[in-house]
Amino acid sequence: METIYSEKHKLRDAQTELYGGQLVYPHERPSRAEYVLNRVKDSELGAVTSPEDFGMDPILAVHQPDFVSFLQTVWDEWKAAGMKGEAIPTTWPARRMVQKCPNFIDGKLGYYSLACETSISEGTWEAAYASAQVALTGAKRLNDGAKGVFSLCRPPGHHATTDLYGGFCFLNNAGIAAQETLNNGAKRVAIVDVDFHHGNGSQDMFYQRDDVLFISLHGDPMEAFPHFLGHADEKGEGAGEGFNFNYPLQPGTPFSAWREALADALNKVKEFGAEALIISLGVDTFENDPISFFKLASDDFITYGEDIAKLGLPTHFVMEGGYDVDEIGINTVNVLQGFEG
Ligand code: Q9C
Ligand code: ZN
Repeated sequence: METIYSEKHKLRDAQTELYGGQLVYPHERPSRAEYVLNRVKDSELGAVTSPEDFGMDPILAVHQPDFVSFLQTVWDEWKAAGMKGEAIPTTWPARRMVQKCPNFIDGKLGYYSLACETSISEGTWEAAYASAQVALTGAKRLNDGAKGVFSLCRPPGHHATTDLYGGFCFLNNAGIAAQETLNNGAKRVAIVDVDFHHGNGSQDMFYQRDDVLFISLHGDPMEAFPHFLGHADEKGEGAGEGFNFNYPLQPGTPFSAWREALADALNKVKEFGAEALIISLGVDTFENDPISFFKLASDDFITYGEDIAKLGLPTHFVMEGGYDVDEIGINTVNVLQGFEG
């Protein structure tokens, strides 16, 4: 399987994440992509290719223009306002407040964010843009007839909505790829999000649509980030009703239970008649992931890669989360090798 990868991910190297009341070095760090890339190379999975540049249009096809402009200028505005550290929001348009974008940068940060652990640093936009181009290149490969392709995206994307960043995400790479796949001629695309966290951004982006089926397996939002979306009763709205499914799972969930949920999800993909499948591939379901609570072992990733392959659909794997440990390379490539058989 071909891997699409851009070195520009290294431009996203924030020094702070608000975690446990402290500013720590971020869990979402450059070494993550290097672990995965090294394992791709060591296991001889296939060619590693640089992305093409598809420009802004496919990003603006799913994201609000004012939000994208904000991402492009936020760092300069923050510095121009004389701020000393990285850009972190401190106030939000909460319940019963006015949803209107303020002029001052502190207000803009709150208006365009859904969480504050994700500090914005110099180079963040450039890396997020390159990550989206990686996913767009993956979408092109699928359109050109590939059975499977791996977009080694970093930063990740599935928490980013049309107009909100957070949860380490800025642009929704899987969502951008899904829309591109439709534009390339597919009538129905499915996104199955196997990251430990609910893919709130992808769900929100396609919630009222029947051309993109979104299914997520994740830590119950009552217990896990993003906390405010991802419940089992969220089934889609309007034309999108019946095209969204969530499998919230409890702390300590073992692979057997997780795999049953995946089987159910893959059945729904089949019933839907998807012409292409996007896997939001987070490997933070791993038993030793530092911020998650599922119990998947490294071999389980091979097994579920095989399960996905049985659908027989052209499949685009888009990298999402998975933190801090060498095994994120092993586990990611295990899924891809399981898929290839
Ligand atoms: N106390 C992805 O996996 N922090 N994002 C959780 C824990 C945010 C995860 C706070 C986790 C975001 C792409
Ligand atoms: Zn995650």
